[in-house]
Amino acid sequence: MRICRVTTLSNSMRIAVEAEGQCYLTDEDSLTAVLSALEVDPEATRTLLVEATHGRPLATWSDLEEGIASEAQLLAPLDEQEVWASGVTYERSMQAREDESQGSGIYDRVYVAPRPELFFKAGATRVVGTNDVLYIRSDASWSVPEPELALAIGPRGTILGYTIGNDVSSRDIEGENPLYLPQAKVYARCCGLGPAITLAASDLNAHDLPIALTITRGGVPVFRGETSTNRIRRTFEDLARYLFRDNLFPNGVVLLTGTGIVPPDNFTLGPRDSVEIMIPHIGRLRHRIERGPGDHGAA
Ligand code: DO4
Ligand code: MG
Repeated sequence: MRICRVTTLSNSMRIAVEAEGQCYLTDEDSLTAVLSALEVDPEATRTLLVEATHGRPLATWSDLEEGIASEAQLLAPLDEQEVWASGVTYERSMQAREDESQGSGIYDRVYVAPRPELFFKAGATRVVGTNDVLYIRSDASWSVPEPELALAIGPRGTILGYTIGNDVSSRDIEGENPLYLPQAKVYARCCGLGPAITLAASDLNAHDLPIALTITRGGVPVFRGETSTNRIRRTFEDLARYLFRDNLFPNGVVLLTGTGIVPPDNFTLGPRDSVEIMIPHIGRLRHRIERGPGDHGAA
């Protein structure tokens, strides 16, 4: 079962439930409330969500995911949650970052260290849902998408479900000096999230899911890459445990788990590229890329 946030024709924001290819509205408008309830009383909350699927469907899931449902549009599946990210959890990310930082050694070390790299990525104002526009920085010359499985975690630290994140990054800025990481990672429209949260279930093994990335330019694929979550060096539970150490997330949190796909060094994203990330059982996250407006509007 998936839960998502939608905006309907009457412009109201609601939580919806996907089951068997159809999407149904609930009476709830707060994702924070649903995540907290799922953590405190999973059975009763799931029962309530299932009840919503006894009504009339809002739209088919495929039309919503495609962005062509006339009745509603998908929004990013978060409201009051912050998005945090894990770094250097796959060998491919470690290698690419060692290369771009001229063998700094810091990525080698964090890859094998007991403590993971965790960093703040975005609040809701910097996150965009599927079928929307993501920015690359106007002052970067080398930008890449980072397709990542994302964990939806409740206020008490329980992994409640999974979604897809795009941790767009500026490789030249991060590579010049690792202290520039927040600028390489955190800016307007820097994080894609969605299309929905697939609720954790005993028959879903999140540690063995393929992740596929396709980048299209002028309708032609210019990069395709694949990995599997079984190549991650850490467990999701361990990442969540470190994130919650001495830290409070009263509304829950979304944690990106790191990228295992890095395009070749001669590749950079450009305006109007289309970036699509697919993870079976979770969905498809798709964005158009545009360059950020620079210091336009800054005081
Ligand atoms: O170390 C910098 C960030 C790493 C990252 O975002 C990733 O590995 O996905
Ligand atoms: Mg990343």
